[in-house]
Amino acid sequence: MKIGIVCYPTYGGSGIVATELGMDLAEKGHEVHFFSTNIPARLNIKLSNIYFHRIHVETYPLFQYQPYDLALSTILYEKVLHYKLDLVHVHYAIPHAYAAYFTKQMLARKGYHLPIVTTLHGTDITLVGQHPVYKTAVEFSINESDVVTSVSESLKQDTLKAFDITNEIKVIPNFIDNEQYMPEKCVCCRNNFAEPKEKVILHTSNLRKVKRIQDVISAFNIIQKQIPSKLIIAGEGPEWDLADQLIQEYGIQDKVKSLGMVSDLNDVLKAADLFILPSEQESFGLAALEAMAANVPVISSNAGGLPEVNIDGFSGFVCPVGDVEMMAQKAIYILEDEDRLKQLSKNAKEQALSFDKNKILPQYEVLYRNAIDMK
Ligand code: GMT
Repeated sequence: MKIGIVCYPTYGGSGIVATELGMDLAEKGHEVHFFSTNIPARLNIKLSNIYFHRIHVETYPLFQYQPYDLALSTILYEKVLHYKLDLVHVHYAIPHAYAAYFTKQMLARKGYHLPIVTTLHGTDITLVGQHPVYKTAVEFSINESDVVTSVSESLKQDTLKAFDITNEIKVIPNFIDNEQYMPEKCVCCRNNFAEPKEKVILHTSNLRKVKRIQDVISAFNIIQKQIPSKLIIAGEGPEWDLADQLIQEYGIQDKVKSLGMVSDLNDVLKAADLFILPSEQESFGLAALEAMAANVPVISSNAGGLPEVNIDGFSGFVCPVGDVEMMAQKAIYILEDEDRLKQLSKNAKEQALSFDKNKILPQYEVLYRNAIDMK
């Protein structure tokens, strides 16, 4: 198949999922065309069957805001015609599904049928999409897509609750390449972060408000009083200053290390004993799945799709949003007993295997073929 993939190029989960999906499809022999404002963070442009088309937004002094969706519709139209693409798969509804709808209409005037697959990722539904300035257009573009998928059952239900949806929404969970994550813990990696007797607790995110970074710090403050440990924070974002302030208030500066943006988390994951993700909203929680694939159990909140990914009492523990005390006590419970930690690490990997790319990818291929045949 000849597949167009539209995504954001930044480190957000939707761009990562789109990129991994496209690269895997290309490896399977499909021709994959990426459309983004920049080369997506994890895209290996040198792989065969991969094409990249930059969405260039022309600036003009009259505009206070530049028309990104117009530029996207136009480049999609041109490249679909030129390369004879079979379908376009947009990741994150805003404004990708809307722009793709207009491409579809423009192509229809040329007698070209272009199926549009839209994947809902999270805040396009739960946060941004519900704002009155966007809601009607988001609802319209979901209903006008040929196929709609959501990354969790929870996000599907949120979509049905928030919008008047006439289209079917199929749940295809995010996936992971388990082979990329080595099961062995790495002593050399650990030594970079902690003393041999200390445990390593990891949080990674884009440090936005929804990630509740203050809960990570507060839970760690409780944990470190009972378990010799270090907290590693990977990622950058607007809430860092708040986190830093809290770290100083607790006087735990020597026990917390911020790594900033990390492009390859593998070495950090190999050093980690426990992952913490206390988000206010999380349609899926790809970061938690990556941790589990690296044999790291997870303490998470119960927001959105997290309980579908992190199984309470098996791959880690699931706590109510904001219940820092419970998160800390569950973390201590895991970390204070080596056998328990080993068992939960093993379970975490087992859970990650149920999201293996070899199970999920064929679902997209079937979905694409059906969309193409739907005409
Ligand atoms: O977090 C966002 O604002 C959007 C989005 C992104 O682009 O990173 O994240 C969402 O999509 C990921 C991939 O499907 C999910 O793993 C994240 O849980 C989800 N984020 C939220 O729902 C907050």
